[in-house]
Amino acid sequence: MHAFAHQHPWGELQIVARKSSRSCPGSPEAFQAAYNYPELVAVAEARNAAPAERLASEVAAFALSHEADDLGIASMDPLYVFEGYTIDEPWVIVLALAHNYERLKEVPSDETNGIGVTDIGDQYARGTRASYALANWIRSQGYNASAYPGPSADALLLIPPAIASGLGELGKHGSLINRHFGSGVRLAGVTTDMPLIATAPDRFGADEFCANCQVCTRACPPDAIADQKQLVRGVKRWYVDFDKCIPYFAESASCGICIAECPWTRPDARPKLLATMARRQNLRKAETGGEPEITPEY
Ligand code: B12
Ligand code: SF4
Ligand code: SF4
Repeated sequence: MHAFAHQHPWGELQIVARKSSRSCPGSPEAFQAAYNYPELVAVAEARNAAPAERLASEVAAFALSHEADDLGIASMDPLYVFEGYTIDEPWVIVLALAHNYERLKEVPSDETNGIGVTDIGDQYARGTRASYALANWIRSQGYNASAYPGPSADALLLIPPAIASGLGELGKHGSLINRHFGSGVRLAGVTTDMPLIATAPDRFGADEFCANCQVCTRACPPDAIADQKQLVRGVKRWYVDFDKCIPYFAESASCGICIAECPWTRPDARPKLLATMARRQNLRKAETGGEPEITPEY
């Protein structure tokens, strides 16, 4: 079921990037594990008839005990599916796989140091195992389920359902920022017709913080990250110029500097940032007489 590279809009470029990343020590084995897709089991005839709330909590418990570090559940939107494809299942579960920060911060990788790109491959491999394990568990409960692990995740766009389901906010660098792991997370998807309950979006102040931060815009070697929001397909949001990113990305074994340098990714900085943003937002709420809406949990 996995789409061939030529079917994906950026498939050919990902092949170029893959070639340069494979020259880094450790990377080939890590990515080989990411592309090692287990078999999907047959859908059981007997259905688990528990109510949706119960099924959603069983899904969460299973995923979190099978390598996922966080998850969100969103109802499927055709906007999450690449043009020319269809996904019939009404629910999408997005899994987050956290990077090892000490390893991620070694990016970009080259022939002498493959630590950063190997951690990327390792997290994709965890995403492959976690998404297939969850899809197979759902199938064992009598419902259909498909797995969409990274890097490409086939026909499923991952960041928009991740944001809708509370896994985090969109950062200026175009990637998701999660309250527990910052930008240092990989995503993988599972779609299903098991009745579930959507999880709520999570706003902890990342979008507001980005407005006054320029760490990624300054760190990006080809200057691909716009400092101000732009109108993108009718929505005003952070914008990355991929005509600038892609050549550097392809030559530098997947780059990843923007997510590694983001202050939210640093384990020592993240709790302070969460507390500062919660204080700022709640002060503003108090001034206008509303309920505090941002919690400093991490
Ligand atoms: C193609 C692709 C690339 C291409 C093109 C870049 C791109 N983002 O489009 C290249 C090879 C350059 C690339 C680079 C990187 N990628 Co990439 N990439 C993908 C892939 C396969 C598809 C994305 C896509 O089709 N984009 C085309 C259009 C839709 O892009 P866009 O309009 O600019 O929209 C982007 C965001 O704004 C957001 N988005 C889209 N629509 C909407 C709508 C709203 C309302 C909002 C708020 C956001 C939003 O999602 C898009 C993804 O970046 C996804 C996996 C997947 N299936 O989703 C991974 C993915 C987005 N990449 C990822 C990462 C981490 C990277 C890199 C850091 C590389 C690295 N070393 O890992 C860089 C970062 C570049 C950057 N600054 O964004 C992760 C992001 C994880 C996270 N924390 O968010 C993903 C999800 C892979 C995964 N399985 O984890 N990537
Ligand atoms: S992946 Fe590298 S080149 Fe692309 S936006 Fe991030 S820092 Fe810039
Ligand atoms: S480095 Fe700063 S501006 Fe860029 S995404 Fe992270 S917090 Fe936002």
